[in-house]
Amino acid sequence: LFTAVEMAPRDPILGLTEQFVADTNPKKVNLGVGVYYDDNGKLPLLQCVQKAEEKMMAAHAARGYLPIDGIAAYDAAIKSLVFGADSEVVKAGRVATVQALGGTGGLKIGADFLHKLNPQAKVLISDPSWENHRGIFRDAGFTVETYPYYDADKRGINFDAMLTALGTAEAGTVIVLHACCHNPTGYDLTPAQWDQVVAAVKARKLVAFLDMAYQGFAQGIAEDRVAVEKFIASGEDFFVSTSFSKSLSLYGERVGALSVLCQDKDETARVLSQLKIVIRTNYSNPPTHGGQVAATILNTPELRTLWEQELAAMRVRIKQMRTAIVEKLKAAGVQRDFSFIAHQVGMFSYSGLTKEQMLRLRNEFGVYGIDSGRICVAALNSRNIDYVAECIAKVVQ
Ligand code: PLP
Ligand code: TYF
Repeated sequence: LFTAVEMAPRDPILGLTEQFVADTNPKKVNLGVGVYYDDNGKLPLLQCVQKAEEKMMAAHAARGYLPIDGIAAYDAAIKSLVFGADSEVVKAGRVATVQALGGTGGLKIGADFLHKLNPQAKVLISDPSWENHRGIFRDAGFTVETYPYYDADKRGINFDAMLTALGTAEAGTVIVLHACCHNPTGYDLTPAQWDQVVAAVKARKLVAFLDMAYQGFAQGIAEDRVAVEKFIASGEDFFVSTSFSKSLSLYGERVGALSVLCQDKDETARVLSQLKIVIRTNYSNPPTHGGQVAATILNTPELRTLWEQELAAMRVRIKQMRTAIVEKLKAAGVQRDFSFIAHQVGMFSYSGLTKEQMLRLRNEFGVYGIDSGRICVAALNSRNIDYVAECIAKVVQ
């Protein structure tokens, strides 16, 4: 049965962590995988999560099956987080939300549903994008292509080319957009550029699929909703996948969601029923723990406030690391202007380093980033940043 089975390639990002773990260099630094570490280099267990778990433990709740679409209080909290607490479309019952296995699960449920609706549609992801976007939509049955995004020469977004690609896409094409904190580049669209993207999607009758895996990491929870708000205002239907992996530091609990904005209550009920079929035929219903933690935090005012403080602290620390690495590279005598790192947002920086430089960083110095030049700024801290700056200085000179 398996004699002809070929060895599949490793996930380039997760595979790098395996290599990092095996590295015996005591100075090694993992800037590969997109995970937030605190200033001690530790994966945080947020205070709000600990307090929510204490409450949950005290309740000794039984573990029955959840509804197919997840915990009702969780789905309600997602709607208000993603669409805004006073959202008219939520009040009007126009949003179908399902609990999902992380942001990845949200994307997959959406991809499977979209493929049933329109199997011939093409999917466009940004060039470059989180590589799993390609895999998820391809394995849902779509042809996946890219729209231009990163402009290496300009160190920014090739917006004209992006808009041209959207403006010439066929009706029904699914456009996967990073709502904020673009992974891997760290370059986000401006609000004015979002207006143009929304207009192009509407004019060409495209389908927007927003991936919001980092809400709260760019400017703030409400500010990072900018793309969602502009799509709501357009009157079009769209998809949003969201994740608490980063914002609650709950990576392994797989807590995310898919929300679909529909035209009216009746349509929403029909869409929700179809999303539930996708879930039921894949894994029946989601797990309880992570969803309950998130729902408890979001629906308990003190815990919600605590979370917002902890999320803000993560966001601020990343920004400090951005400014610090720019300064330290300068102090290390690097001539090249790296100030762009301070203007990028989210957990990542496309550093502009070449593959050869990234390999030298890894093999000579134990500093692990992605071959593309992507580094996870959220893994820099006051202990490793001098070393990282020193090593980058050596490979660029
Ligand atoms: N989308 C993007 C852009 C990501 O960077 C990630 C990262 O993990 C995900 C989705 C998946 O999130 P999750 O780990 O919650 O599945
Ligand atoms: O881009 C990253 O590093 C994160 C983590 O298959 C990740 O999004 C990477 C690869 C993957 C799943 C998660």
